[in-house]
Parts: sequence; C-alpha cells; structure tokens
Amino acid sequence: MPRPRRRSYHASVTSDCLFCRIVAGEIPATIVRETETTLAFRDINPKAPVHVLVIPKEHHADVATLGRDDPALAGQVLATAAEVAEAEGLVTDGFRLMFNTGPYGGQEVFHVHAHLLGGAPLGPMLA
Ligand code: DGP
Repeated sequence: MPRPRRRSYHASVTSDCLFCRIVAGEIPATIVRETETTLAFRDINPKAPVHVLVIPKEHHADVATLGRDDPALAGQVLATAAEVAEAEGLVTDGFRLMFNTGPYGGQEVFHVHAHLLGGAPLGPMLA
C-alpha cells in the first residue's frame, strides 16, 4: 500500500525518478528517518555496515542545483544526515558523508542524495 503523499512535495514528484517513487511510497525502501522535507533510507547495495541515503523529498537533480536553488533545504538534508548518524551510533568513531555529483562524480541516480557511511574504518577517500 503506497504511503499517502503530502501536498507540500506532491507537485515535485516525477514519475520517472526512482527516488521520487520511493518518496511517493511506490517503491519500497527501509526508511530510517523521515521529516516534513527529507527522507533517509538504507542503500540497496551497502558499501559499509551503515549505508544510508538522505534525500530531499522535493526533486533536485544534484547537490549543485540544490545548493543553488534551495540552500535551506540543503541544510535540512545535512541536519537529517546528522540525526541519522547520531541514531546509528556513528558520531563517536566518525563517518563519511558525500554527494556523488554528475557523471565524473559517479552519480547514477539523478535525485540528489547524501551517502552516509560508517560502522567500520573506511580508509582514506583518495588512496
Ligand atoms: P549514486 O551513484 O551516488 O547515484 O548512488 C546511488 C545509490 O542508490 C547506490 O548506492 C545504490 C542506491 N540505489 C539504487 N537503487 C536503489 C533502490 O531502489 N533502493 C535503494 N534503497 N537504494 C538504491
């Protein structure tokens, strides 16, 4: 049963966007946190013991356009990521938060998402 859509972001849901369809409840996901404007759910292909994706419910293609068009919403994504990090017990030992952006950045899903990774030593980013 799809979750009921909220009026505030319904208009921004695009039917051909995978993460918009997760927001709309049309595709299942393991949701770990939800706010009025953001959603956090476990990555389907985790790269660490904890791997959560944090998105704005409203569709923005990538972090560059989100930061330009709605910096307050970008801040809400970061706030939700910090809350999930705390709830998942990642704060003491640390974690990685990253936005793959565009083709050179390795972005595959063009609805902006922060990857929150932790639960084990991740090593240097650019080894
Ligand atoms: P990126 O390469 O930064 O665009 O990462 C996209 C991530 O999305 C990747 O780590 C796998 C994840 N992903 C793709 N499809 C699904 C899905 O249907 N459900 C969930 N939970 N994650 C997905």
